Amino acid sequence: MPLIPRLHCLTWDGSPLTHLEQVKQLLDAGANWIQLRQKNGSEQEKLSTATAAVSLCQKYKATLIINDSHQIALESGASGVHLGQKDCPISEARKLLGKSAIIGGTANTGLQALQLVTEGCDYIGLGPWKPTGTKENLSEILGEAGIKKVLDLHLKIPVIAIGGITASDVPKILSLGAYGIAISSGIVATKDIKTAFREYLEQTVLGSAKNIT
Ligand code: TZP
Ligand code: MG
Repeated sequence: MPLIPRLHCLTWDGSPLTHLEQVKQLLDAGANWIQLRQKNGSEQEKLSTATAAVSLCQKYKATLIINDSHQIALESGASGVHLGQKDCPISEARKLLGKSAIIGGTANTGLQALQLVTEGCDYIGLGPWKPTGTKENLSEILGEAGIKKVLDLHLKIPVIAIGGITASDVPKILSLGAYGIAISSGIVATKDIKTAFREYLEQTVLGSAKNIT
């Protein structure tokens, strides 16, 4: 499994760019970990986007994770899948995708996070940090106190904070003990994806350095 980076980028249906164009611009900006989060469209359309995104990511030696569907991850040849609480159970996805696949899971509470660790998840997406229009049926906003409560469990796998994160929030989130951050609209909804990506990356690297010292 590749080393999990601290900055994860997610594509978004609301962008004026197609998912594939978003992947291409993220790769050109330097992203090495992209989650294809295509909610609109048929399974066939999602599979064809995923297959094209996999070959693009392979050219850039970047990791592509598929949101929601272990089936599309399997058929497209992606590196893994990110599963929400209502998606296929982690253990079932692991059986189908195998040991080397990357499986991420979403948690909104400490109990869910502990359960994901037990089930053999590779990383946890923890949130939402703040309100965001990017995700429908958003779980309870965690904010600083909620994120800290889960991070204080000192889980054995990387915890990636998600949801409404701005670049200026990053040092605080990392100082609470998060391993990294996941960003969707903050990067792909901007006119200049490269500049936005660089800004988050800079904050992530700076924040994590501060975290260590
Ligand atoms: N899970 C919790 S919030 C969220 C997901 C997938 C959306 C994150 O998007 P943004 O645009 O970075 O708030
Ligand atoms: Mg899902």
